Formats: sequence, structure tokens, C-alpha cells
Amino acid sequence: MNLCSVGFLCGLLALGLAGPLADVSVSLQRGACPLFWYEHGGGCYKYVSSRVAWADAELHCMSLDAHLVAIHNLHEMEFVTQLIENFDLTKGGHWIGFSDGHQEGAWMWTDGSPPDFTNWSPTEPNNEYGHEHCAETYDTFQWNDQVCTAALPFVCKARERTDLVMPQKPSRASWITGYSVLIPLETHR
Ligand SMILES: [Ca+2]
Ligand SMILES: [Ca+2]
Repeated sequence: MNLCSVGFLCGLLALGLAGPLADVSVSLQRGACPLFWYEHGGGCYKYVSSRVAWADAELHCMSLDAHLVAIHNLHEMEFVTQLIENFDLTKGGHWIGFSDGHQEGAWMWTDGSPPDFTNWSPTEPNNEYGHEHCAETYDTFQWNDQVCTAALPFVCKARERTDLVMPQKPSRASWITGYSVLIPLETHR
């Protein structure tokens, strides 16, 4: 029996409400992030179309109080994929903040977060010719180690809100909930 011979189920499929794909859909929303940034999981992400070397990409992100994007789970990878696809349908390479430039094979994120997730293409990282120390997401949005001087667009990720006015007392953003609420440190002691 053709599934779409059942009117109700056919309608669900058309709306994308049935099946596992409904669980992986993500949307691009600004949320509490600055203009031209997009929110996901309490972080702010920005697509930058300028093609530059990996270090220049990281420096650009740092100038925005951010770093090249660090990716920590499949859901975040799917969000970054959608962000890139929103601006570039060619599925070309884009820098992410992963590098083994300090020690071969010791991959680290530029924002200092733990290397707890990877999405390497099956034959990567291959450190081709001994000169590939910077990670790009490309093609099927799996990762490849690339020469760091390649000129690629990139994605920045802000670890905390960059658009908030800090109060007088030391405070930190409510990072977990992702809302633009500043909580005085003393309330967490
Ligand atoms: Ca390498
Ligand atoms: Ca490679």
C-alpha cells in the first residue's frame, strides 16, 4: 500500500512531522544574538564569506570577541551545516576552529573547548604531504585537514553574548539557558 493513500499520514509526511528527519531539522534564528549572528544552543554563530587563510579567519573572529566555530555534537554540526548551506550552496570548504598545528595529530579547538566530537571524512585527516594542520568542513560537511594557507570562508562562534551591556558588578551571561539575562556571580555561590 502506498503510504500516501492514507490521507492523514500523507499530510504528516508533507508537513515533515513524521519520521526521524523531523528530529534533526534546525532553523536559523537570530535569537538574542547581535545582528547578522544566529543563535543555537546558547551560542551565537556568524557566517563570513571572505576567503582568507585559517589564521586570518581566527583573528577576524577574535576581533568580534569570538573564535572560529568549535563543534561538539551532531546537532551542532547540523546547525553549522544549515548555516553554511544558507549562504553557500556549492558545499565548498569552510574553516572551523580545529587545528593540529602545535603537534601533529593533537587536534585542538581555538576556543579552548574540549575535543569531544569529530566528523572527519572517512579517509581524513591524512596530513597530506605533511602540511595539513587546519580543519575544514566540506562537500558532505564532513571534515578534512587542509593546508592552513588555503583561502576559505568560515564560521565564527561567540562563547558568550557580545551584545550585552555589562552591569557594574562582575557577572556572567546565562549561557545555559541562552537568554539575554545577566546573573550576578554572587547568586551562584
Ligand atoms: Ca596535521
Ligand atoms: Ca587532508
